[in-house]
Amino acid sequence: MKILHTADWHLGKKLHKHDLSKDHQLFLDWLINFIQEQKIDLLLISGDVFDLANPPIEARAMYYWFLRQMIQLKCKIIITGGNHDSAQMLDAPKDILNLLDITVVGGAINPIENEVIVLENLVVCAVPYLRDADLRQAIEGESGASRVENVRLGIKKHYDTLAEICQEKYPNLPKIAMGHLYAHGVSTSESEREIQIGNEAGIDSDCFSQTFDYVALGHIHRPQIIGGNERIRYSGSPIPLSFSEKNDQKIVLLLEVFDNKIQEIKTIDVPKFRDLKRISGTLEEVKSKLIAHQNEAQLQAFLEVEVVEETFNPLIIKELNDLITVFDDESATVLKHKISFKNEVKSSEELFVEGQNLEDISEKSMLQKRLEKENSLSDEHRTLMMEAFTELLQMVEQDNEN
Ligand SMILES: [Mn+2]
Repeated sequence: MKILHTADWHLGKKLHKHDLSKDHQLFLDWLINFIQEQKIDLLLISGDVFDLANPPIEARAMYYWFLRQMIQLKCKIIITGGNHDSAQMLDAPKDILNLLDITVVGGAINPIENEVIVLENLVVCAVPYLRDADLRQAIEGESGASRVENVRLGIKKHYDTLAEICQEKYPNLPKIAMGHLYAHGVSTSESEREIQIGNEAGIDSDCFSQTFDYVALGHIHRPQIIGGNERIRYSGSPIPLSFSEKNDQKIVLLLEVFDNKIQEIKTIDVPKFRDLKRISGTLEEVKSKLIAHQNEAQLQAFLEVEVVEETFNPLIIKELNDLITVFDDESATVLKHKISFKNEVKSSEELFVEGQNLEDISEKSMLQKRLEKENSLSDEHRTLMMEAFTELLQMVEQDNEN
């Protein structure tokens, strides 16, 4: 049996207002081809199928178009919800999709046994992103621990319960768990939204019982192994979702199961459909680099331009703006640009690294920087304010998701 693990498609995603639907379409074409050629039996999508809880019509159409292709190839699919997905939106067509051998678990299921999906020679625990309410239910009556600790315990308990059920009912079948969560020590990019109390309730690899032969994770957009454990992995997103991922090799993971064991885990490179590049220097340097730029990928390259000049000069700003306006052809377009002058007086924006985009800075690090400037505050006060802020932020995010 051949299984593919992928996650974080973020259909409908825009990068600085530029649509990524062509990137998604090329990835899906490639994936369909790969599944057909390799005769893949099962496809796992571990959350964040869509970028938004209420995705645009085009993104939904692309999703259903893809599922339609899968039915033809007789590849079973298991889809779980991520923190970007609306659980209800994903779940809405689940009954009809189920008839087509497509299992959807948008949100946590009660009773939990229903997250256990039994195939001919494999068991999959389809765990979606666990929201606050799901976790509170799991650890009801256990007080005394901090909120962060409760979330972590809730997640562990969820997986432990599933492991027990699987072990008891299907002791001889290989077992895979899916998940959409934040694990400690991972390398993040700029395109993941913080989850589970602003990432504070990150889990460790020991969260997953040895009962699971493989853990197929989503949420982190760079592919990686957790805690040095080959069997616990993030597949990462199949296309770059931010400039910070411009040099990452995107992948899907291929698992081969026979003799009731996962025999091999292979990394399959996803082709690069679009170049993301950062071009920096003085205005003159940037100008010549833009002229010399060669597109190496199929789609129009997306560029980020950063000009650094010695002395403040409004004419240079105008010249840069003019340059950006005219520089837009089939081979490349500038998605964002920025200019700074070395002799300018430092302002609050200089608190952050040059080239950092405001929307890439998390709310928490923004407040953190602000509090650092506040000399009259005690450490205790700062911690309290940070905690209160984190709670408020989570309430707002939870509201946005619902
Ligand atoms: Mn994601």
